[in-house]
Amino acid sequence: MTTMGTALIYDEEMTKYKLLWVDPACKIEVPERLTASYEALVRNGLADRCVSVPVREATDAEILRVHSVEYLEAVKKTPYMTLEDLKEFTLQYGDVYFHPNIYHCAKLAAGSALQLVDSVMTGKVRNGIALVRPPGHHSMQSAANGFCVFNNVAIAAHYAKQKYGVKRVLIVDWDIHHGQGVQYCFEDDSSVLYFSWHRYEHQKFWPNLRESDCDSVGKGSGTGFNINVPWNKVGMKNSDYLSVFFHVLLPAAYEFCPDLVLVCAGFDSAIGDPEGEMCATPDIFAHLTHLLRNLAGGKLCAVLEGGYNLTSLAQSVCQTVQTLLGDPLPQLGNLSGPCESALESLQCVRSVHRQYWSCFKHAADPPSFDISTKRAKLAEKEEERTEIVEKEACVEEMVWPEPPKRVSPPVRAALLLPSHVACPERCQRINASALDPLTVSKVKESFLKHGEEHVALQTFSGLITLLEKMENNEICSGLALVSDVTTAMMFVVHHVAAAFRKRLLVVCVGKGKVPSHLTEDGNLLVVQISSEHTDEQTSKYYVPVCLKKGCSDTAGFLQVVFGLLLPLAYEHNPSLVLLVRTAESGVCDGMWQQLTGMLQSFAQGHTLVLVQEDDKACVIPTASTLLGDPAPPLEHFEASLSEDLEAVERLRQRLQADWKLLQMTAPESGGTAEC
Ligand code: X5A
Ligand code: ZN
Repeated sequence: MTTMGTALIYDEEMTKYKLLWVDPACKIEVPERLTASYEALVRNGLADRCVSVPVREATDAEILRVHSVEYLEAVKKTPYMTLEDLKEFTLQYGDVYFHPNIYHCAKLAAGSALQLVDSVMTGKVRNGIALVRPPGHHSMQSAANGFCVFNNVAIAAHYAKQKYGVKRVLIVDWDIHHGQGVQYCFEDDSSVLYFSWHRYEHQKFWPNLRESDCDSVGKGSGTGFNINVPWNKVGMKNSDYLSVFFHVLLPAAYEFCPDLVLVCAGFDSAIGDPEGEMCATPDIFAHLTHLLRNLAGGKLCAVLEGGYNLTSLAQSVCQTVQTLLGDPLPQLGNLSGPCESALESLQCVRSVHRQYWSCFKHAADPPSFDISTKRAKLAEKEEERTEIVEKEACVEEMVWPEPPKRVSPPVRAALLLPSHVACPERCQRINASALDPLTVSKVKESFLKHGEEHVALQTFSGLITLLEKMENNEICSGLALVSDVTTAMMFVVHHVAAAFRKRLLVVCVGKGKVPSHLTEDGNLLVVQISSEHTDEQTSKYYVPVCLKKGCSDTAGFLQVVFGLLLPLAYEHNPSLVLLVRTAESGVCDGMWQQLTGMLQSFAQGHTLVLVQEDDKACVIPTASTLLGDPAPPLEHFEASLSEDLEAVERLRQRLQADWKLLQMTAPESGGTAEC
């Protein structure tokens, strides 16, 4: 069994420093950021479900992995400074303040990140979060910056490499500011992949650095291992964030294959934040966290960075923690597709990185207009405009609904198995109940081949039980081992259409007939991944994907999952997912578990998995994933076949007019993008 548990690191001591003078740039960084986050976790019963891990101070040696002796020695003196000295000391750095107790807190903040790494790397917990102040990602070798004193996450990455021999660390920085401190720290290091998205506005937003743009890709042997996604407009939404995950971060992250994931978890990228001015809702962090959950075997450490709207911050922290704990995800409604400015950024990033990552090898050229001309043009144009926009944004108080409570059904995974197959632990075995005569006659008429009536009727009744229990939220997901997977799939699709009229997503892995003819009312979306070539399709709701080497081609499969399946599924927003694995699908257990895990993003975790009886070896790994265990990391894999990539790309091209989340290039206009 995989190790369970989520670590929570918090200590009141880190609330015990604050701004002691007037500085408009720093007044938002308040102790309540921490208390509001922690109290929300307590209020929602989440703190109690976590493993509480104590803080400690980072040692000098640990801090010196990232910072210079001169800087450390200077900061060491701050507890003894007078107010005047502190002000003066502060002046040499940008947008930061010192306080007599901040050095102590900064040591605890860095130490918290290290405690978290220890807890995860020793297997004490599966993942965790550290709620810390001061934040870290802006601080540099010899400088405090942007409320940050020591670079907590950078120190943690070094520590993980040194103490645990971790070979590759992925740092995901979803804070709305560019963590330039982290970038500088690992710029020439290919063992740390740093990904950051950040408000940029063509360099008009703090910290106004040229090197925050997407053409800063790293240096020397670290070239390609720094991925910047600049947001050139405010108001980015859930769709924009998801698009960047699907089309940039996830493909690169899986290709990188990290042993550990560190998250610079700043929540100033959420709606209501005065710094970010973005519009992504707090429940997006449930999804961002979930999408990272199957990397590195689930070893994920989130360390708080920014987040200045206390309501938004607290909600976002709760969403993150609840996902770390493995609760079913909230459904994200009405995803509109990325805005034009986000598409421009996507296109730029992908084209810049196509020479470094095979997943981007076929990325489009950069946008045709001259980006530097655009930068200059915008410089004048925006001058007048931002003033108006900014005033409006300040005056108008942002409101958004509180994310609904996420309830976990009493049973996580229910299994319908032939009597000779044992039920794995932690799962519930479902016994088929008797069917009413009307259903029996209907079933006989439409689905039964002569001679197998008894077995099949039992299976169908078991499937109905599973569906009903999911509908009533008594169980989260189900797995059925059946003698004829195609018939069972047809049966479920018909039954769901007739009885529940839900939006259904069918994902079929492997060859075989699928319910492609039933997709007309828009409730059913069918994606099939196999090595079987199908004729060119025109339906928006039937997506057959052909991979030459079939489902055993890991790189091709991932390309399909991130480039097609996840975007389609998010936009379709199903209320039930039916995952089908046909006989001889060729998919390896690892990839299958990744897929099963990722599909739990949808329908509040209501997934029904159908597997052919001869495939019973996959019951245990599938059940484990349905129970919320992270999938094991994928083995190193070869780049996909060019012709497969091209086929997937053609499919994406065909579908992107109907499914906006498939888009990854800006329309050829050259005009100024509007959100
Ligand atoms: C950690 C963080 C923001 C600094 C903003 C300064 N820092 N204008 O979010
Ligand atoms: Zn920030």
